[in-house]
Amino acid sequence: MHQVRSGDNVRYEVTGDLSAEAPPIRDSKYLSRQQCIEIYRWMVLNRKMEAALENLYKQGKVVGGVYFGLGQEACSCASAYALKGDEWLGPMIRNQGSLLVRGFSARDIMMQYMAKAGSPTKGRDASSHFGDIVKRNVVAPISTLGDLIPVLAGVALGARLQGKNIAVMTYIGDGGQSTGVTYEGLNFAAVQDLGLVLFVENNLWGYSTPADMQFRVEDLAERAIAYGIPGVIVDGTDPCQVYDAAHEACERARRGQGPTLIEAKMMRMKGHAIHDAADYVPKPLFEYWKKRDPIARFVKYLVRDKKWLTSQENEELIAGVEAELEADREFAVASPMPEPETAAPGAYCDGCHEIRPKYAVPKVRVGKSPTLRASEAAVHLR
Ligand SMILES: Cc1ncc(C[n+]2csc(CCOP(=O)(O)OP(=O)(O)O)c2C)c(N)n1
Ligand SMILES: [Mg+2]
Repeated sequence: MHQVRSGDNVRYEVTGDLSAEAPPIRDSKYLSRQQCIEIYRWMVLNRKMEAALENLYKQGKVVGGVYFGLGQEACSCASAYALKGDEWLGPMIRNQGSLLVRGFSARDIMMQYMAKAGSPTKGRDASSHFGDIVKRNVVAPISTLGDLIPVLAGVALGARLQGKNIAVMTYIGDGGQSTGVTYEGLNFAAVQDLGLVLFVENNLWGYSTPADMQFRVEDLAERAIAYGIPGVIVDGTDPCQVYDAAHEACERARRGQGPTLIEAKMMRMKGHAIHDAADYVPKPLFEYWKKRDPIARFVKYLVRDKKWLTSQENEELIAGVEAELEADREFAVASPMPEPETAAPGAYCDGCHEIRPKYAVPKVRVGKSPTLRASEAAVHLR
């Protein structure tokens, strides 16, 4: 990919052979037929839930933006699937599939985006900054790119201090991996032999910056050499490859042998978030990656190549996902918004601290008295 300037206009052009067909899905060394079908179901739910979120956004029901992982479902779902229940996950915004695998429901995620009272953050956050450190062992995404890496390394260190070697998994993008904290966190995990499994999701774009303008190396897995840890490249649209690499990295982590960097190559098939139409992406690139659609490829593998699912069983599976999603969507839409009075408690603690208003309660409520005089307004501002 390279940048072309003509006058004041800047656009990207892609060169190379884009005609190649998608390679076949690689058989997993570890997954059973049943497990493959289970991962496929998570991927379908992941995709359909995001389509539902897009509609909710267009209906004006979402507060804030929506981030999609279209084209990345295999990476999210098959990676999280490799973790055991007592291990830890630190997802990023596109890893909604990982959240589903880890036990959050589509209802939780839709309620969160609609900032409903019953959502994981009770309406206090309008996108995906939520986790569950009590039951599901999920650290909430941190928007400051790279910061999850030392946090997850710290979780592994905590477990080590309790006498256990566990696998902890997190993700960083092709853009985010350039941050200093990525180096610091992964280097710390490497020298301490902490069981960090770092997925570098190379989806070719960091917002509107193409990967070719973000780093000089051919493969981001090469970076592993400098950390002194194994680096693995997988096709991020092939769930069997993603799972096998994740599983082997988790096993290494459990043996106390330290971190693994896994580069998953794929393409972000939408804009950065719902507001971004991704006009800067050359169209042939979308066409190339559409042939590598993770769900289309996996269903072909399961139904046609392996004959592990009949077409009818596949239709039933999809209908089951749609029914579950529709029930969750209806529940989420019908559930109430939070009461304003509930805003302060529970943000930092559950009632052990009282947060007092510093400048007192406003005397005038927006909408109730439009006749606030300038002198009164000045008092409030002070
Ligand atoms: C340290 C830091 N710098 C910049 C940003 C703003 N920002 C948010 S997402 C993003 C692009 C990230 O691209 P990438 O890491 O490739 O992840 P992707 O969106 O492709 O999943 C940027 C620049 C940020 N959140 N944190
Ligand atoms: Mg990216």
